[in-house]
Amino acid sequence: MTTMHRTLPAFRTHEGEAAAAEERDIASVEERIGIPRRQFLTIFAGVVAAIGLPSSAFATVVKAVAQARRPSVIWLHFQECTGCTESLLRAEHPTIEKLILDVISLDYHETLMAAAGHQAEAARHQAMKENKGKYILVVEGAIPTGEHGVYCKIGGQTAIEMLKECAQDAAAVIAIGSCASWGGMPSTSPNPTGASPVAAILGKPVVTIPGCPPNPYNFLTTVVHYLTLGTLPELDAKGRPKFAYGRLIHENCERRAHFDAGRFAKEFGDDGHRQGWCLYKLGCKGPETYANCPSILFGDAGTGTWPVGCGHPCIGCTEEGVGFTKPIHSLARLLTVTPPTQFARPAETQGKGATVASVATVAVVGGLAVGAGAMIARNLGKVPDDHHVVDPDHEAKTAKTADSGKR
Ligand code: FSX
Ligand code: SF4
Ligand code: F3S
Repeated sequence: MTTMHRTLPAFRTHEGEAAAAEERDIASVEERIGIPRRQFLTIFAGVVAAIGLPSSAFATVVKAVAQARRPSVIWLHFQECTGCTESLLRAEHPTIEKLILDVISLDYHETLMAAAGHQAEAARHQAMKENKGKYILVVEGAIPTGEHGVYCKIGGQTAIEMLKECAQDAAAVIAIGSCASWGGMPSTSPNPTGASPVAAILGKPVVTIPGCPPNPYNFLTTVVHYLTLGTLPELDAKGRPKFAYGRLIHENCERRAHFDAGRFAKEFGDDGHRQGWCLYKLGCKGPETYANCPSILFGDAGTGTWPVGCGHPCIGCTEEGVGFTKPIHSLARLLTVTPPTQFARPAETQGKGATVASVATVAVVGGLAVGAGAMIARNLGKVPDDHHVVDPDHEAKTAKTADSGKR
């Protein structure tokens, strides 16, 4: 009893101090970026969850953002459309843009800086010198390697020279957008300029945040991870943060139930399309594209604000060898029939293709629609032993017949 009386007030005091410190940190961020706390706290909550930290780490993240010395960022532009930068700046609400510009010190960015010409080059060199070994280099756009790099020159340097110079003393290199990550749109066949990804020029792995454009939350979360924990997030074999690119779009798509049931839009504007059925037969590359688009959406503009949500097939813009490589309306390769993440995950990990056996196992264990198994098997050119598979078109045909019968 005596012990209780001694420890309880101390515990309360400690909790009270922690809460007061957290309040000070929140107030400091609120004052600095000038937006209501409810908005940026919602974003932080998402960042904490995306990084995979427990909710108890929320205060740590806010503290890091409030108190950490903002890392110097040098942002280079090469072959691209500037959509990466635009997507950071053109959010529906200014919160994300303000947060990003608050957590970093953007010391060189050709689109945003007031300086030009020699002044701009001087600013870059100064930032590199003052923050040697500590700055983050962000690269937007592919690097043309054809004809010794003459297709892109800035301040008398080729993109190749500038990239190598800036990467030399960087603490980390982030390739933002599909162009910088794996060549993207400028590298589309026949690639006359020899557009190449950042990693190929530097000869070492870099963090990649693909997407055309990429989602600004994935960039913000990567930077906040670095600020809070002092490390980069866990990456996949292509350098993509796993928190954002660990799952296929197909796993979290709101149209997935239609895929599993064999209900497909066949033409733009047909009944299936208007009813929001699966876009697989219009060329949706969600089944072979890793990204979190259906979960975090774009532009803070509410539900449905992502390509498939708007009625267009995913073109696989985050995926090397898919976006800007495969014809937009060709059928996607079905990598897995793993069910959406709200169901138990029976099998398959990223990077492994589905086998007929795994399809059968998944279908049985997960109780999935056999239509999916049939489609994978068809894609693989084999028919599984399970003869209970149904024609994935069957339900659509039936529905269509039923529909037309009503008219
Ligand atoms: Fe554009 Fe960025 Fe696409 Fe590329 O995004 S939106 S062409 S990925 O480099 O500016
Ligand atoms: Fe969604 Fe495309 Fe998969 Fe259909 S194929 S469920 S539209 S991701
Ligand atoms: Fe790109 Fe597909 Fe997402 S086209 S934006 S990866 S839905």
